[in-house]
Amino acid sequence: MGLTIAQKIIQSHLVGGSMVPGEEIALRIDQTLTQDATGTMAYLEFETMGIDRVRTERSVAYIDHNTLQCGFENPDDHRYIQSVAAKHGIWFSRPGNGICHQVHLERFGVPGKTLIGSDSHTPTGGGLGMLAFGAGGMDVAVAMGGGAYYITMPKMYKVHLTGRLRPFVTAKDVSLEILRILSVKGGVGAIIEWGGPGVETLSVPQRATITNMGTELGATTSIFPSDEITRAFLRAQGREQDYTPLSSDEDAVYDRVIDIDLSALEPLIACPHSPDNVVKVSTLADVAVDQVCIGSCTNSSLQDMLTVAALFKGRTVAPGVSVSVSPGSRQVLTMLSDMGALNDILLSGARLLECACGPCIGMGFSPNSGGVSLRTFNRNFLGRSGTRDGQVYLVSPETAVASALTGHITDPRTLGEAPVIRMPETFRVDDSAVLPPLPPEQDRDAQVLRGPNIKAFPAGRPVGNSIRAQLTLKVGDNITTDHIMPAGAKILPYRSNIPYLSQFCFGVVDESFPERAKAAGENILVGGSNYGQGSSREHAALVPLYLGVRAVIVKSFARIHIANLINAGILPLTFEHPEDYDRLHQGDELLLDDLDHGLEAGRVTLTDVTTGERIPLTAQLTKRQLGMLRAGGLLAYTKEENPQ
Ligand code: MIC
Ligand code: SF4
Repeated sequence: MGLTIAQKIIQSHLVGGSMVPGEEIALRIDQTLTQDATGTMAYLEFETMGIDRVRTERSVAYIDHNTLQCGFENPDDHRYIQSVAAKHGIWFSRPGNGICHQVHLERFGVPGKTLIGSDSHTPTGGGLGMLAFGAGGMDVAVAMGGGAYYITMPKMYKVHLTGRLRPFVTAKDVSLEILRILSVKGGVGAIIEWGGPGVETLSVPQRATITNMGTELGATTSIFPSDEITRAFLRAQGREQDYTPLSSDEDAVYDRVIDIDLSALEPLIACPHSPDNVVKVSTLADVAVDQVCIGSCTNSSLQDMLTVAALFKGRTVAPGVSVSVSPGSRQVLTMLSDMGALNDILLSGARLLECACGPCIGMGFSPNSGGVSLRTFNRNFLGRSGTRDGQVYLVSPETAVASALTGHITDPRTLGEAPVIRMPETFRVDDSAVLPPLPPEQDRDAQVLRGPNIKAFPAGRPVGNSIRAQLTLKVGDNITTDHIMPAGAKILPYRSNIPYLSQFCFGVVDESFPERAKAAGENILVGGSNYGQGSSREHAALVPLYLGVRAVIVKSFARIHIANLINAGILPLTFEHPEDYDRLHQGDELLLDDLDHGLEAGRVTLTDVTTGERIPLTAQLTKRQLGMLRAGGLLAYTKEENPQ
């Protein structure tokens, strides 16, 4: 039987388990990346492992999420990451150099290699034919130390592309179309391979827009073949030697095949507050727009920015609209400037922001109250923009510019002739903002610089035979990590300070939760399906751990979040019968007992002590995961397994 692209890469990196869907497999990891908002924690965890230098082929620490540096906390964290990176063999991409996924694609990604990153959009690398996963910081720390990355062997889906995108219809519309078809849960447990003749019509940055938003489908990752287009991209980046061709076998077998005819697509838009809430742009033509934000790891490549510049050229932003443009990297920005395109953007009235995540993670540029914000980003979760009642829509750069010019949601096809964008043969290659690590003979004495904002992270507690605790919070379906542990300009500087962060846990849902949880001592959370979708932030597990959460019971979990819970020593359980969710009430006293036996057997009975109800739960845990829970989390488990 033939293999898919992902199966080929898995096979060549398999260090444990067998490639049977649903079974746990262990993969050797070639590259890692971190960003500042999750990186501090990942490096603190790496340091506890006592390893001198990373054992990967390439590890890069990016500073891109919080670059405002208001107050000492944030610059202290950056300084810590820079010093810890230099000491341990990690490359350091300075603040302002660009968004991790964009820079990694340009400068470091290699087809056929494995990459894990402490950021859920790491699958962007799939646009280059990498097998790239988002992971929690602890998993990245372990991989940097040479340890394997464990995942459940995914199913294989294929999206078969035919045709060619029509003018003003973009890769972003392809992402939105697949979200419309599959929903934010539709990719769970699967790797999505993009294939068919339509692939040849898409450039690497366009492919990366599509693999980037595979994260919003809940997919394990997404991947494109590596072909002559990939080779040309790498050549233009001065690294043709990194090219290897990659394709699936003719007789590869897929669990599901979805056909998309690129020529049949229209400009699409995701409405508040979920990326799968997709309709045609033309159906919303009367909606007035207050703000337009262009950029993020989804849409900030040179190709995107040149298109934006060409559409803005000689035109002026509507008076009622505030526009931001954040190019994805210094390479993109300097080339825009060399090519004269930057002026076309600036003269339109748009505001130029730093090459960073910026408004995408709520670092400024929040919409006005109730404001309508059109963003070329990948997430429009409630409150993520920093304005609780902001109405965030996700669109392509073309739709963003068209709407910025008219002041209301506008189908870009009304702009007339589409500009022809000629990409340069070569990109400007200047890696001066990427600092190499210290040579091995110098790293021993190098100092790691820590600021007072860095607080110890909470230690997990071993899961014993029973847990008796209060149900302190019951939430619904599709709860995101932005609900559990919000980000944004006010909180992001405290990513290395779990006690401080804990005040904001579940703030979007219920501001009284932190106090209630603390008062309860030990507590249990209950949720609906797809619990923990979105970001890879392990803070969404570490902060609840700090607040005494011992178990989370839901209808279903998102992939990275369940891994983070287990890594933190929090017991994840699912309802055997989803309708039992309705039988539990916030405030009830719950008892999970006979866990020694129940967790081995994969079935646990929950007693609601308050009502007397007994509810069957499922615990789908591998031997290793059970070991982690019994040890009190991944770090404790790693120490137990490898005593020094
Ligand atoms: C996001 O887009 O939500 C983030 C911020 O990039 C996160 C990482 C984080 O929370 O730091 C992600 O996607 O993993
Ligand atoms: Fe940054 Fe936004 Fe991309 Fe997350 S989704 S990495 S915040 S640009």
